[in-house]
Amino acid sequence: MAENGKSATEKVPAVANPLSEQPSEIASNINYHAQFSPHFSPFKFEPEQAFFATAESVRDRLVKQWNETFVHYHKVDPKQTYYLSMEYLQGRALTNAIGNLDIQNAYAEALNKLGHEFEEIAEQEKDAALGNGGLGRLASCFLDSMATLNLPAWGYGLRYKYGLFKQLITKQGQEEIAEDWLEKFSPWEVVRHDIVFPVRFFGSVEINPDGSRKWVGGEVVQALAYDVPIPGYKTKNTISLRLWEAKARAEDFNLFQFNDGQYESAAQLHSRAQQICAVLYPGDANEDGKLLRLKQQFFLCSASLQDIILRFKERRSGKGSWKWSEFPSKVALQLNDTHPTLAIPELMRLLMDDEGLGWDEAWDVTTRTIAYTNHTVLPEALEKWSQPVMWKLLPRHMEIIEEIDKRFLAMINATRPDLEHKLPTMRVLDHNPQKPVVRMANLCVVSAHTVNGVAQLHSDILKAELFADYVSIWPTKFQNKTNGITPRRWLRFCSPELSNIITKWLKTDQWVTNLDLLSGLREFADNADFQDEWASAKMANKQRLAQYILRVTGESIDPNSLFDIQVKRIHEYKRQLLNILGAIYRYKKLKEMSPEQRKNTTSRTIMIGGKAFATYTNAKRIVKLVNDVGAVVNNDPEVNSYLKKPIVLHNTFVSYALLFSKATSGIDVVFVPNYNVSVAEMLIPGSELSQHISTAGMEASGTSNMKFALNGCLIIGTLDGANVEIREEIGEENFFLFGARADEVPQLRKDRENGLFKPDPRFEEAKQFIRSGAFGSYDYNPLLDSLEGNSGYGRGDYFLVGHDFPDYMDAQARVDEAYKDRKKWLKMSILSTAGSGKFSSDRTIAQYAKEIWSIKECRVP
Ligand code: T68
Repeated sequence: MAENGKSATEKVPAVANPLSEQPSEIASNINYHAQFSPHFSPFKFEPEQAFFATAESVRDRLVKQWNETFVHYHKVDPKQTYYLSMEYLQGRALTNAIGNLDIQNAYAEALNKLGHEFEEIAEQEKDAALGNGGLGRLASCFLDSMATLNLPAWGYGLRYKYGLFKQLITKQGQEEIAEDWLEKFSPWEVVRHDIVFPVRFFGSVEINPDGSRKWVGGEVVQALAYDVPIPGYKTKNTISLRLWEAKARAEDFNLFQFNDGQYESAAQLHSRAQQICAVLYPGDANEDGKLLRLKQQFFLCSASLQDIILRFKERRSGKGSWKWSEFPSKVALQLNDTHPTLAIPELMRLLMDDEGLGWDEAWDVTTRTIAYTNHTVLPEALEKWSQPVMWKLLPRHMEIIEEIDKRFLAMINATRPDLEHKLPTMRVLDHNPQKPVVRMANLCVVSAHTVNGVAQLHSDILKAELFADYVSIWPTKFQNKTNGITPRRWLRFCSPELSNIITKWLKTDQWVTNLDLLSGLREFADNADFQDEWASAKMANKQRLAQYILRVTGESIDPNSLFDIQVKRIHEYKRQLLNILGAIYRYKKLKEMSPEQRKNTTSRTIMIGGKAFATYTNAKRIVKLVNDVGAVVNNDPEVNSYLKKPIVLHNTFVSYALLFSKATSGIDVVFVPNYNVSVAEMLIPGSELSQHISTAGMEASGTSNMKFALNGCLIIGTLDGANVEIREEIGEENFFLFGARADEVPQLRKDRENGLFKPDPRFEEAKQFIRSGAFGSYDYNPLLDSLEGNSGYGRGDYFLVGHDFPDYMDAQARVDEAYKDRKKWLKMSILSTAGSGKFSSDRTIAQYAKEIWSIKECRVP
């Protein structure tokens, strides 16, 4: 009998058909796992144990489909895509897996039989946060779509022990602690003890008698594969995310030294290997940190390529004679930003040094295999690696990169003398004597067969600016692939209420895999019954969100207020500062109003969340400011008069009648701590307005804008990234647009430098309010100073907050007015969802498959 009385042993027999869809048999299987793959003391079946046992029972199903998929691919031998990414933001997997397998109800019933609620069990799961932001989440959405579209594809990444840090909010602002997502274990990964490859670092290059070259010496670590199953939605196809872990070999442990009491040096190689996959983005302020990041990148590339080449050879063997020139017809490699650029020289090295190909043949194979996606035009984010560091860590690769650079130079000199004067910036190697570097983006552009941006505006900017000089050499190399998001996780599973209404009115659930069908909702946008159902689903999501906010911040918020959300990494270009300055101005004006005037305003709850990179001081100041503003605003009875003390009955259940008995008449500002995928799944369905307000031209695409719009949330935003296309799709009358356009930004910056900028009095007033100490004694001057002056480091308002502020406030006033008209607002909300079809990652991936990878569906029968 379980300690808590919850045991299923008496109710259900052990060992049932692991693939049965009968709730009683599922319960029996969960129970089997609780008892026969025990990871905890026996006879406990509390939510945590129930989660692991449930996940393992789901994994049994996945493993079957997974093996079938692998066997099928092996037999058909289609061309496959390999997606190389340093980041994956998978979030939680249980709800997603059960949803994709389409057995939610049976699992909920099974858990009920065992005395548990499905939601509570699902919440036990830790997020797999092996990523930092949009780029990592995009990779995860892509995997979901590749599986759902039955495409033969793999994801490759690293198995970081600690993913992105956990954000704590204290009196000092943000504090980071390591997030041990593997603390207990992950039920979703399967270690493949047979898949191990050596990866070398350092050493030197030897020349063989025949003139060929060989990389020798240095240190060798083992890359061990951990596979995570990625199920498609309502299909058998289940693909793999292969994550590499670094390991030293047993013989690298110096037993002699250990027995001699030299414990640390005995295990030195082991500890060096462990460093490689210890954390995502180790600090790189010093040389050691830089070296470690480079090691991580190479480790991913080398292990993945050895694996891919081995698979290629295995599938060729037994099929008669074959040639290396067939490799690109079987393998497509996509580089997710420049982080895996070393795949280029590594593939060259493996082909030339291990397989004996000549330069021309190896170059032909490599360039026909590799494609590159750019995710940023920010100069500070364009990777440049120090040449001396590269020579030390990867001497053979530097030889190859030098040769690529030399041949590019020769090609330009021979064929494009008109471009010779551009060579200093176009070359792969920058020989600046102070700081010689390898420019990774240039290496990608020179070597890849296709280069793509992630939204139309961004791709246009790449062609017109960053990569403009290359366009005339390779006019067809540059493409656009507007990002997308998976409609499964970002609507179907995170908002079942809204999904059910959509399915009911469209009379089909096919929209889950054919998101364009959402356009069918347009015809109901004015329908009063539909609007009522829509509104009640949104309200249910708002109440769930309010409960969550209370639980994690202790702040009670009013579900009748306008829920206004900005969640993304904290960065000056994303302009959370514009948002909070607007909130401050709103608060100040509310205080100046009479209670009567205040009643006519639209109440708002402004929620801001996101992580600041640990060493990014101004971003951390912004986090602190949002928290300080919240502490003042939320406790000011003048603007915030509802009952502040909720009655918590037990754990999470809150009495709403008491909590919201008085309505707010003003403004609440909440910093949502530790923003991650599962927090997003809570916030987005409950949102009504969301802010995508980057300085135009700086946000490559953005993907949360798509998630919000899909959930019927209106957007206030600039003409930046994918905002441009979202506005086109949902209709400009349903988008609150403001701010300078990307093509105006350079001139505005120049005007500013020339002292031509005249700040709006409202902007001055908001800043002055902070300087007056209204939000405490923390020194905000460095942050505010970045908005002052005409130029200089950290000054001159590079991100044009001051320029866009008045336009932003006017757009916010239009939001307030629109919200007062319930029918109008609901119509806009419905039209946002109806116009979101384009932003399915299924559409994006289908385009990559056709226009870059040339791969086709390979459905498991
Ligand atoms: C994001 N990039 C873009 N980069 O900012 C965003 N960079 O506009 C876009 O929607 C998204 O990519 C998907 O395309 C990132 O998230 C990084 O996280 C990053 C990390 C390390 C170095 C450079």
